[in-house]
Amino acid sequence: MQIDRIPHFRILVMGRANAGKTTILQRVCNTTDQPEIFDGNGVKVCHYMKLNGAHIKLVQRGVHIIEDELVFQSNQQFVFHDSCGFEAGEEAEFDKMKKFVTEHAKATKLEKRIHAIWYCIPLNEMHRMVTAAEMKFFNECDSGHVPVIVLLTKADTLSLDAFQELKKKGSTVDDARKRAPEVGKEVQKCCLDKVKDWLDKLEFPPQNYLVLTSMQQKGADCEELLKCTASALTEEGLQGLLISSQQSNLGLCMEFAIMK
Ligand SMILES: Nc1nc2c(ncn2[C@@H]2O[C@H](COP(=O)(O)OP(=O)(O)O)[C@@H](O)[C@H]2O)c(=O)[nH]1
Ligand SMILES: [Mg+2]
Repeated sequence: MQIDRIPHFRILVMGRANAGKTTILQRVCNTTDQPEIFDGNGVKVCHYMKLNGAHIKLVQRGVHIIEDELVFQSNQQFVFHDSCGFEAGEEAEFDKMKKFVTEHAKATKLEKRIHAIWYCIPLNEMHRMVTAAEMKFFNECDSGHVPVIVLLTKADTLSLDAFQELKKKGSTVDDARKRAPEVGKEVQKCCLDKVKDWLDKLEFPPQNYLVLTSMQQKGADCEELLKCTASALTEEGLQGLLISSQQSNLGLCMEFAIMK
């Protein structure tokens, strides 16, 4: 199947492996399917077929790269790019990512322009929320008018941890269950404050922060995420969207524009 290459809402999603990136994209597109992957020229490099509930890979070029476009059948208005692995600390990978961001932030061809960057930091790794990779990105990567939103993912795991901790300290199961959400919330706030504190003083700090909870659950709400993304769009980013929405009549783009 050929997907029409019309202007899309294009998002770069970043963050280490297991941060919950793919899960967020699936929720936004309301699917449990894997994305189809196209190279920068629209040629399909990876296609999955669902067979007895399992995703079978039909075409594969090997690992995907940042230029690849991830598109979900269920909502083709979104095109995603996955930063894939600069977080491992390799200079060459970082440079590739930086080049991609710089080029696509300023892309003269509107349909290639990225509108937003979602940078995922998982809260189940509290001891390493801001690593060298995050420092390097927010210190060295100028995304221009393209907003970067930090997504603190897997916040639900904090309540689970709190529950275990309370029990260890002698609470009954009932009591621990009652108090865990509240304690989890406190830890969450603490994490958010810490991350803000670290990142806001760097050279190119994020525009916004958002905590995401239980995104692995089908039907998790993405409204907050989309609203937050829309409100972070700058005039220039918005202009791109307005024009692309006129060309393609994308309902979603209009929503973004109106919400502004
Ligand atoms: N508890 C919890 N698990 C999550 C959440 N989001 C994703 N996960 C799980 O984390 C794992 C990695 O998620 P994935 O989206 O594949 O991460 P990626 O490597 O960044 O694409 C999967 O097992 C997900 O089900 C969340 O909000 N809460
Ligand atoms: Mg993934």
